[in-house]
Amino acid sequence: MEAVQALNHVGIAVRSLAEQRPFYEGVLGAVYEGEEEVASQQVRVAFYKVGDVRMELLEPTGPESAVAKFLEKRGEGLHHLAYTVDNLPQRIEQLKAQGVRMIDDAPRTGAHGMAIAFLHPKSSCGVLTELCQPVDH
Ligand code: CMX
Repeated sequence: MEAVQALNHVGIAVRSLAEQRPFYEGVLGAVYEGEEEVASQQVRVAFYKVGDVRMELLEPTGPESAVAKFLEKRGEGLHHLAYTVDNLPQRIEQLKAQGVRMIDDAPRTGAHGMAIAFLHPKSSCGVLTELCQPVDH
């Protein structure tokens, strides 16, 4: 199978986006790029640019959000890794044929308008893994 192209972003679950800003901007000096609500996932997301990679901070907007459940069970911390791919629909079919357990059977729209699909952490060595295809790919 064709290799994934790059690490696209690192997802970090937080209780409050506002409370994290002094650390990411003031301590790390990462570039704040703005915020966006992803209503379908019940999350509000803040982006910080670090070289070619983004840190994606995720704050839940409702109790049914996957991030709210994660915070309840595990507390704040690393939530997922996302890799850039080409041709996401074809890759999802290849993964399913390999027996990989997918959370998303088909691409859906995530932050920045990207097409995204999650692999189940039980099929990705315990690390929730997202594949994403940016709009210009
Ligand atoms: N990383 C690693 N493991 C995780 C995890 C994570 N982020 N979230 C859950 N798990 C593990 C749990 O620890 C649990 O393991 P055990 O069975 O060993 O205890 C297992 O996965 C099942 O977890 P659960 O708490 O019972 O929760 P659910 O099965 O209800 O949901 C998951 C887990 C991963 C399927 C769900 O969180 C999901 O669908 N995530 C994908 C969507 C998402 O996270 N969206 C937010 C970001 C949106 C964006 O970036 O746009």
